[in-house]
Amino acid sequence: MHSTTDIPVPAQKASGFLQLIDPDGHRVGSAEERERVRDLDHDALRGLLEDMRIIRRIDEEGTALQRHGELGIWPPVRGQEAAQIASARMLRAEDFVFSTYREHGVAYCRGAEPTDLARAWRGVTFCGWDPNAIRMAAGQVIIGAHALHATGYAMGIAWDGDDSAAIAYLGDGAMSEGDVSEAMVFAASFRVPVIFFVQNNQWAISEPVTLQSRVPLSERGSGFGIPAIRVDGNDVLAVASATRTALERARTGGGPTLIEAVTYRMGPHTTADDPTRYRADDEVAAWEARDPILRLERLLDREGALPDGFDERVTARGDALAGEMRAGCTALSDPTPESLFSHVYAEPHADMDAQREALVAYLDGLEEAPR
Ligand SMILES: Cc1ncc(C[n+]2csc(CCOP(=O)(O)OP(=O)(O)O)c2C)c(N)n1
Ligand SMILES: [Mg+2]
Repeated sequence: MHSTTDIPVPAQKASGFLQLIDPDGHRVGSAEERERVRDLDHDALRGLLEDMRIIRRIDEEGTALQRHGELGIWPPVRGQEAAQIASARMLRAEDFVFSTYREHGVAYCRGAEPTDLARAWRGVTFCGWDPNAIRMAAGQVIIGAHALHATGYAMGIAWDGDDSAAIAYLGDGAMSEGDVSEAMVFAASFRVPVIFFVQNNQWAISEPVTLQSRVPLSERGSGFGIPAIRVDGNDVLAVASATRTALERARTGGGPTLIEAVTYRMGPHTTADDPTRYRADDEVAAWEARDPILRLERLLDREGALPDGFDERVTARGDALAGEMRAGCTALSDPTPESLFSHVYAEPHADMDAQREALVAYLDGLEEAPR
């Protein structure tokens, strides 16, 4: 019998993806590929850069708040800003997002306020925002489950004859889940307007993607009959282009698309994780050189499109929003214990009422009630 170390694990191809900005900030790619995103001019690129820098600052604040005991846990997004911002900015307000726990950048683009991003991690609510208002469901912690929700929602869109789309943000690890496989079968069979946007950040906690897939994840699409695009996830233009292609297909009855955005989780899995126990410093350093924010800054700088004062203005705005998040978070009040029973069913329920009353009676009997 082999031990796992005897089995060679092939490295996934690093290249073989759509790239329009290389890590040094040079424009690359064919004329045809560049044409798709020609309207994303310097102004638009500065907007994407500002979004990415804001979300990096908010992400740092999330970690700081957890370290200060104000949040129970925080899943950092550092390194994945281009994948999230450039895809989310291509969506229309009426599209619907189904995400994991790490999509702070997507939630920000949908209109979540800084404090909204902290609420659930403080444990005071199940979802930090109103899902119907910003058209983004609560972050899903059950890996891959929301691929089914997105597909079901997109089946509804198809039946309504609407031209909106659903997008499921998944991780590389989620691609090993049965739920995702089942979702892809339904999505392909019914040609529904859903995008499976996989952020391949190379790790599922301590499990490398090379152990979960012998081929690039995008290659799985063809087995389901789903067209796939493998894209440099640290390149805003490439991500925008791929997302546009997928949205166009969705809106015109062409069915689902799988996007594999190749990126990297630069921080720990969550604030409860120590990645130095399972990954090498030189791997992290290699990805730091491909940082999505530096890459776009290099491009704009090279093209003379980073005006004086931009850096200071964005830093100040990021600090202000982080301050808003900190103040908003620490001012949140704790829910009462009995409110737990209010959210189990949409309608009142006799069993829940009975359980609520029992808890209230128990708490009232305590010398020091925690309410
Ligand atoms: C069904 C299920 N199995 C296991 C877990 C525990 N778990 C939480 S995060 C995670 C890794 C997910 O990795 P990936 O899909 O690559 O997303 P990432 O965290 O890298 O963004 C696992 C296994 C879970 N939450 N749900
Ligand atoms: Mg991952």
